[in-house]
Amino acid sequence: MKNITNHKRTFLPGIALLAILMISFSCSKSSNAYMNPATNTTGGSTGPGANEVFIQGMAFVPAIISVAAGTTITWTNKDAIGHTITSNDNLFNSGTLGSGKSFTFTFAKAGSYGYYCAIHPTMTATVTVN
Ligand SMILES: [Cu+2]
Repeated sequence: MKNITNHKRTFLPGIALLAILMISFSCSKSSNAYMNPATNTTGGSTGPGANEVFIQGMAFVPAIISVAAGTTITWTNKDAIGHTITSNDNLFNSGTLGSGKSFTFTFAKAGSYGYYCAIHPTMTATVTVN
């Protein structure tokens, strides 16, 4: 009999502690969801420089770049996934460019050079050489 009453006394605070743990767990979950949009807006602090194209957020940035003949363009993959820089007319092709990797190509002649990502063909852009 003594054992049963002792067990009840320790069991109730045990439930209260479990309830507190569950509440604090659900609170931390919701605060994380609240913080996600804030961390997204701070991503990508510096943009591409002159003669430079970023592959960022499943897009070429800038999508249209104008340079003088003889200019070397540098593409840098800022995404976490691989992309390609593939010329529409097979003038250049980076192959799969991993995250953080760069590719360069020198445009000798004036013209409009369309290119795309072979992995994600909806990603298209143009280099205009004057
Ligand atoms: Cu891609």
